[in-house]
Amino acid sequence: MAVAAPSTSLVNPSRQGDLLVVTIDNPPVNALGVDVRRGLAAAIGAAESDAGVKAVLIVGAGRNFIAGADIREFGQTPQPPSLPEVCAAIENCSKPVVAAIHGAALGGGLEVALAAHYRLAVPSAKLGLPEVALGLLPGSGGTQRAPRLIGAKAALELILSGRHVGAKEALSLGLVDRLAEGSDALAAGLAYAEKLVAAKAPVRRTRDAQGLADAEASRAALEAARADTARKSRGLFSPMKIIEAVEAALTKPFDEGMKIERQLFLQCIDSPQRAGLIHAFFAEREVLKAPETKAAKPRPLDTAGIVGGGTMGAGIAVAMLDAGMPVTMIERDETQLARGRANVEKVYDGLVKKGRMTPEAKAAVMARFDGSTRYDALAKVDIVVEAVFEDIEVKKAVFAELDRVCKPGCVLATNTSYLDIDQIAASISRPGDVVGLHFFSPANIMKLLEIVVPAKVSADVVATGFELAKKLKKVPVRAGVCDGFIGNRILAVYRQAADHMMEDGASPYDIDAAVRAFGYPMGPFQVSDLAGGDIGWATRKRKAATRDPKARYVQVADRICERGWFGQKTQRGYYLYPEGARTGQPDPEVLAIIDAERQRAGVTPRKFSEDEIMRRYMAAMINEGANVVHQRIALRPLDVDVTFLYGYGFPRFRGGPMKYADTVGLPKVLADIREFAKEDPVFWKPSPLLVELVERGADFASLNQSE
Ligand code: 3H9
Repeated sequence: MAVAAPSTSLVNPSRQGDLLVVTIDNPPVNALGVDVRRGLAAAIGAAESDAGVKAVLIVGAGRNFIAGADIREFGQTPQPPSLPEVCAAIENCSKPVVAAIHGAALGGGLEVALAAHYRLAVPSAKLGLPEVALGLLPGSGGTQRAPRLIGAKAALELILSGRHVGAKEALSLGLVDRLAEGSDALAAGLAYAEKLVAAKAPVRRTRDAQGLADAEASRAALEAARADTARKSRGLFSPMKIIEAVEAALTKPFDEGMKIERQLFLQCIDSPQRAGLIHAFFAEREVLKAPETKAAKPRPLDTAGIVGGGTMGAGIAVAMLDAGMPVTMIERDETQLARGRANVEKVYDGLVKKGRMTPEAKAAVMARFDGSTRYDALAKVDIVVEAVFEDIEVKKAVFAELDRVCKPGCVLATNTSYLDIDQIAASISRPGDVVGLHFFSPANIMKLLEIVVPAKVSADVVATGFELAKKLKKVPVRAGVCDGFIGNRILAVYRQAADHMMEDGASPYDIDAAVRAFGYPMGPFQVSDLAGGDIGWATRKRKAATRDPKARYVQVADRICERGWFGQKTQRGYYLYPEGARTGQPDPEVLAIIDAERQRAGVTPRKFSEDEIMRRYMAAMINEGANVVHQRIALRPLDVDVTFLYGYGFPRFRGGPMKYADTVGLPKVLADIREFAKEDPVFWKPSPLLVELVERGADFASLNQSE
């Protein structure tokens, strides 16, 4: 095997007979960084100038073909050659170029394959143009070549959804020409390329493909996608740019379309949404790198126990059953156990009713579910999650039983939302096995899992928490012990900021509308109505005795709860929900209650603009986020970001509250807080970390390096 062309170590061309095999070897995912682009361009140049080369085969080393452009390069000064130039060189090559795809061929990776003349995929292949998820559009010909190859309708669907398609579907769409058996893309690609050479197959350029020949159908697909996108894209920038780029494929010659695609791509690159979405992409990978996951291996995690069959316990049981684990549920008596089992079954019955699960599949899942009223049934399980009533004495009693029956090495987890896990751990003989696993409701749906790390826990127990998250397809965030951990602690503060604004003159409907306009699916008062006002009411009563008498306390929520208005489940809360409606209507009686409370508190109401509402709401969130990082409850600002993206509906295109703070500028956030403090210095206390960063001229991003 002779090396026949200049080689960078990331792109290795080698001669195999009359083929030039170009292997991209840029771990972990063969991203198209500048050296890969240079290597690819050089390899095509070498193939052109070597008369002995009859065809070129492009393959990826490792687990993927190419996962796309190197996302880390976005926002930096572009280095030549650009990816569109590399793709043009591939397409213009005078000798047939074949792409043999295994694993991911995504974004720029698929665009390289589309620029090749022939494409083959093995069954592991995943093809897609997921740029939309990063606030971008395919910027190396994807919006021009994909519609020509597979038609406007299929291309629009692929690009706007960003979804990955498997090899079989790629074949039926026409994205690839051939489906090979097995996993060896190189062998399959060699055989295919040799066959093409033997048959003297011509170069076949995607730019000349006829997928848009039916102009009327293409136009109809474009208009349908435009209408659908305008309705659905909720503040996102790149989807409408995708429509514009594909429109150019329909209406302009190829080269002109490429220019338009480039302009639109650069607009997306410059948008703050791109920065926010790419921050989210890396942040959700960084959270996996907690110190304990680097220091220790997880313990075995095959079987699980759940204590408590209420909403949370049953939801956690479903999450575990869905991951294929056998689950044993403990309840205090047969009646409660039957209720717990019914709570689990209800979820699957819902799926069966909607046709998303067969009764046989449900039976197979439920066969892994077992229940008992005796703790001894947990003697052999690898992990137990306690999800009983939020009372420290009740929890300690459960942990005493677990201490008695569980095998050595069993991970003992509590799903408490705010209780002191150190205290629970200290109450048993094996504190090193105790960890917090804070699921969010509904636990089988919500992606966030706070892994709460008490002082005495062993590193391998924490690592097991992360492993469980992976098994359950959840996003884990490491949190320290405090009231509310990361998420609920910060929520409590910005929720108060919202209450203050309500008493000062903004209606709950104004506040919800401003929060929705910012990009949240719901405002805080809608969330309260959905969750049930009684839960917060009970917490407020519990904390009443320890509340700082100097702190402002808005009583509107208490007045509403005193009337038995707990939100959707009672058909009224902050909103009215006539006949079980899901969307609430403003309630004049609630406005009257707020007015009365303003009078009682001696507040003269004033107007709040949408901008001021969001400045206060976000300043409260960011300031407490900074406190949480300062006190090491969250390891880095990005852990706060991921918590809010996955547990609290924070708009992903803004990257999370801390990323948003950097976007606004920390000096501005601090100035806002200092201004608000003039009215209420007890509530608005600048976080020491925020002050320090502003003094140093630094931002939250500077604290995001992995530990
Ligand atoms: C694009 O292509 C634009 C073009 O249209 C136009 C250009 C002009 N770059 O996810 P994993 C890292 S936009 C840099 O854990 P998996 C990732 O951060 C791009 N780095 O593995 C992680 O690093 P670390 C369109 C990347 O097996 C490591 O690789 N493409 C990139 O679970 C492993 O990643 C996409 O949007 C990248 N493109 O999943 C695809 N991709 O170990 C994005 C990954 O330090 N990628 N990394 O934490 C993915 O969807 C998944 O990574 C993939 C593998 C499915 C490929």
